[in-house]
Amino acid sequence: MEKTISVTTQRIIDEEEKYSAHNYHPLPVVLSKGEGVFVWDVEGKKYYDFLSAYSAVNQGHSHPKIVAALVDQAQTLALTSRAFHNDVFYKFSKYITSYFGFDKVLPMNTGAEAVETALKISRKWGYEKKGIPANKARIIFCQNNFHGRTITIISASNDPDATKNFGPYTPGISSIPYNDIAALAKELEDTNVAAFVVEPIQGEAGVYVPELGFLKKAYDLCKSKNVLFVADEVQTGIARTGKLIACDHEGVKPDILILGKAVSGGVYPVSCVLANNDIMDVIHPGEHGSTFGGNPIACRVAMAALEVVREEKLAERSEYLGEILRKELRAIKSDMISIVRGKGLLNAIVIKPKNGKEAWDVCLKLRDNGLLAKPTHGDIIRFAPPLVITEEQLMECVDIIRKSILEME
Ligand code: IF1
Repeated sequence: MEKTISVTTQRIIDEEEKYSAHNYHPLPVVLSKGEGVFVWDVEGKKYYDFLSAYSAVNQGHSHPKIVAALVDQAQTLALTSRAFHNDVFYKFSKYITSYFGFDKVLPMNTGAEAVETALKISRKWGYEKKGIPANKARIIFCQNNFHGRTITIISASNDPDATKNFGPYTPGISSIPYNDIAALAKELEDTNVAAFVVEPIQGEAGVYVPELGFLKKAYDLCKSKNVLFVADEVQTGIARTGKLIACDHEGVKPDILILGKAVSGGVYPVSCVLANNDIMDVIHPGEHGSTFGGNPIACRVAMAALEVVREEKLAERSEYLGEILRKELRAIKSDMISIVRGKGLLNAIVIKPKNGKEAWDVCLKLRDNGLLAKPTHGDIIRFAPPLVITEEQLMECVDIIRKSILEME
């Protein structure tokens, strides 16, 4: 029997409902503290966080090193805008370009802004370097993608929730089935294609891992047709899938790399686009930017967050612990778990409804048992804990998941 929620929790939920737009349907829990792999609700109950704010807190909640960088810079110089130089932005630019191996970075704030930035750079490169006729550039996406919530980005979506009544849509956009090289090859016969934009693993769709070799074949196809290979690693980047970026699993170096979320450790909105000079140099002063893009706090936070990834070997941990998690989840004897899939610590289980119970009910039971996760697309539950989780803690979470599933039977 699902535990009832307290008066305090309900009151907070009611006020949120009354005073804020209904653009989410959160799990009924009200959090007030986060530290490492744990979050606490307003009643003081402790939970394992198995969503990591959609892979933004890979370094764990409020990592002390990252928070210290935030506080120090906030007390020194928070925002100059890019109208003036400052003594932090150049350090960040040098650090992050060397860290990921690109000539230049263009900093933004949210993942969607970084995706939009990549689309603008791709189109401009298409006209000025590839010679695509004016306003004829096309960009290819994958079906069931998720790249953000702007009008142009949802113009590439086939999810009715993301697109219904938000038209008219941005032209010059089409999509192919994910993992379908033949479909991509057909699209790339059109010489007006400037770029192919892809999530190396489709997170929102339900953690779809393409067959090994898809990324490399897609990349080679793009290179053979002078098309930019653009990797959206907002969710799969920063060690989440067991490598620094998911493209590393296939040795693919994208022409444009899009980062967000955990590039700041979840402490501050930071995103960016990385590319080499032959691509990034199509952007000239006054052609793109953002008030907060690359601000001193964002730069300090991002450098600290990326240092933590190295110092705490988060990619290696993610790879090793992800194997254990999938093996343990597959060993749970329940026909409610139909599929377990993922890479590193980006995983999902597909729930087969039973006795009228479905993924949402499983998540409520997990909550009652001290673990927070949330369904996506109805029957899929994503399991993505902070990468700082220990093996012992992971096994405790597996016990909670097993107990919760078996209690549903
Ligand atoms: C929501 C989803 C995840 C992303 C990829 C760009 C962005 C995202 C691969 C945009 C953002 C977030 C958005 C958030 C929930 C979450 C999400 F469920 F929406 F799809 F993670 F899967 N590329 N994903 O995953 O970055 O602008 O949000 O910083 O909108 O509900 P953003």
